[in-house]
Amino acid sequence: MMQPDLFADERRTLPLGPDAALLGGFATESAEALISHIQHITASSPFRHMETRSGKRMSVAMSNCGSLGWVSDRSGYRYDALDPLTGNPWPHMPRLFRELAEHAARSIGFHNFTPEACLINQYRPGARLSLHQDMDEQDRTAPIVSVSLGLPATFLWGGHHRACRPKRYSLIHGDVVVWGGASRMIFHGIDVLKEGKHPLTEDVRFNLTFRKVR
Ligand code: MD6
Ligand code: FE
Repeated sequence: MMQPDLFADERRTLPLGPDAALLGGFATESAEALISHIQHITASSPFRHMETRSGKRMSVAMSNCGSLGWVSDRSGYRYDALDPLTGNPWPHMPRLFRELAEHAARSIGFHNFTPEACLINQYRPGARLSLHQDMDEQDRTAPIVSVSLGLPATFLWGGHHRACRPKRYSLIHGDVVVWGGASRMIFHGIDVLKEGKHPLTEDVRFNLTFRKVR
């Protein structure tokens, strides 16, 4: 009863900087439902390895749901209402996704956040996302909410210049990161994913990244 909770540390909110925090375990209870939505969404808009402007195949496979999806090809990065692979609109964003993202944003003070886009990333061992800034959104007052599921990853949290050496944070199944405001343009990335087996996703890490675009 009065014993300290040995796992409390993992579930705590960890500030990353101004207007940015890692919410440990924020999505753990929704995780199985989130994963089954991911499977349903990607049955109609499948995961695919997009190309960068320079023609490199990304190691992370991606899909989207919501009224807009993030896409990359030889013409660059953009948001598009249609999935270029199917020609159809992206699948509807499940209410659970939207409410989870809004709730997480609210918990660090972003009260008017409603996501239009949810990028779904699929990492397998060896996949990585090099340091980048999220700058394809017109509305930079809105925060970004990011949910980690499945295999753990190392999150790289840099500064406002690419050359800043990033801090490293472990993101495990159920963790949520929210950032906006003064931290909105921080360089960040995901280090090479290690081999592993997760009981719900086997050799996969999923990441949901929610954004308001316009
Ligand atoms: C990932 N996330 O966690 C990649 N970007 O797989 C991102 O690039 C990201 O987590 C903006 C805000 C939150 C993020
Ligand atoms: Fe990003």
